[in-house]
Amino acid sequence: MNNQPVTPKPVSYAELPGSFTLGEDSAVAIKSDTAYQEIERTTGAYLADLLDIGIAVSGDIVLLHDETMPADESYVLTVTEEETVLKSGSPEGLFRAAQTLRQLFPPDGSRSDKSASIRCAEIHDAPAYPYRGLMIDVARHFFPKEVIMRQIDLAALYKLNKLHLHLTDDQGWRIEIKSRPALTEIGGQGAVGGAPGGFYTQEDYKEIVAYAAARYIEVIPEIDMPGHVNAALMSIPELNPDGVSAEQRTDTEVGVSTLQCRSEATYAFCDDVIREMASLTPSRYIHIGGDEAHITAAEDYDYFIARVCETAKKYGKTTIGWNPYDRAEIFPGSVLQNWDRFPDREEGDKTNYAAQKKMSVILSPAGAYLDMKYNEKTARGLMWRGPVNLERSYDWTLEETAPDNAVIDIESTIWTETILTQDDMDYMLYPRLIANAEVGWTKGARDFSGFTERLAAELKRLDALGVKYCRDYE
Ligand code: TNX
Repeated sequence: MNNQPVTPKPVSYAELPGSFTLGEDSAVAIKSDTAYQEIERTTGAYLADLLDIGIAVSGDIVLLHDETMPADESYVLTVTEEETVLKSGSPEGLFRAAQTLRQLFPPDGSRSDKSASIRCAEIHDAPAYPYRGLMIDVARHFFPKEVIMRQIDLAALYKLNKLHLHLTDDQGWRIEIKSRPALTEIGGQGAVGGAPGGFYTQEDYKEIVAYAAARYIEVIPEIDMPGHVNAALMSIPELNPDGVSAEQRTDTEVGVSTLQCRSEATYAFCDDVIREMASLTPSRYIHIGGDEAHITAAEDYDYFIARVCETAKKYGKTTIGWNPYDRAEIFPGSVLQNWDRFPDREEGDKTNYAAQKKMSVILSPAGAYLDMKYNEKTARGLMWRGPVNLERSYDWTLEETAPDNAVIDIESTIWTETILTQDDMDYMLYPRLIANAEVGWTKGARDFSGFTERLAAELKRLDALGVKYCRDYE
């Protein structure tokens, strides 16, 4: 079934005889009693725009909200000679179906080619994993909201559904906190290597959240604590043990800063930040970091994590954290993002607290570290888990990576120590993010050669979209 044109690969694809052609009077029709407005606002408008057609009461591309189907991302797409029907139990599923329909059209200009034809087919589809995320580090280098929105559009094409923004780190604080304006006035100004800083106002952040939500992508903000906090220490003197503000850092050392875990000034700060982020964020999650707190004593770290989880809970949020945060006493339901408890890592605490506590786990193994170089010739990127060529980003399964955990999810990461521009980001993410997207959407054996055959069409699509992907990915 390699010749089917959809990536990530759908559960089933059956070709039917004939073809469907977009005509001058083609239009998107929405059939639903209950969810009409949401579908019109999101998927209807999106699809009509994509295909450069209108929305009408009767049309030949039909979005059908079917209440007998599960209210999740699953969908059925049926293309016959007369009409194309996208059917799901949820507006979200219809949106995923729209991305599939998009991929049935020729990759190089589906938007304006009104007479484009597609082969008739019936596709049944559903994701294997409910959480398929991308993390972007906007702290080491800052990226304006437009850059993030463009990446949201690309991620939506490959059916990702979470965007984790790493908003704070040693080198910069990127989100306005109204009760603590110094965080961005001072802490937002720098970046790695002395590059220009920047930050999102709360209005910018809300715009990103709304833009993502219209594509059924949930934004999860990360405030990294108790390490990776130099930008906060630089902005707020009382967070420092001697009451003196830290100096700006533009280097890329990790594990160099810590909050004072036995100081109430620290918890007043955490309360302000978590309260404001919680009120700005529709997601039930807030990510509190927890990685590489090398200069924080273990017992202080555990005490800090437990208290901050309590604060998040007070503001109605469930926490996600990097290991070893699962070592601390945290609430049932808290989620671990596993980045170092993998066979490819020698050092670190190997105890799988998360498995003992039956926590659900988001996996970010080396194959999902898209800031790693593809190979020795890659100009940007790091090498500490690398190289990660296309095959390594594709050829793994979540089960084999975390056999002990019942609930598992996937997140790709792009840390930006060496990523300065939109083009750099495109280069590191694509085509590997498409490979990761398929790891999260499908279950079972990988077929790398089948994947690369399908990828050829996606590379043409990325060309048409102006994505500066890496061609030297072997
Ligand atoms: C480790 S992975 C980090 C980041 C770095 C990254 C570079 C993790 C939770 N922490 O601070 O940016 O490596 O690959």
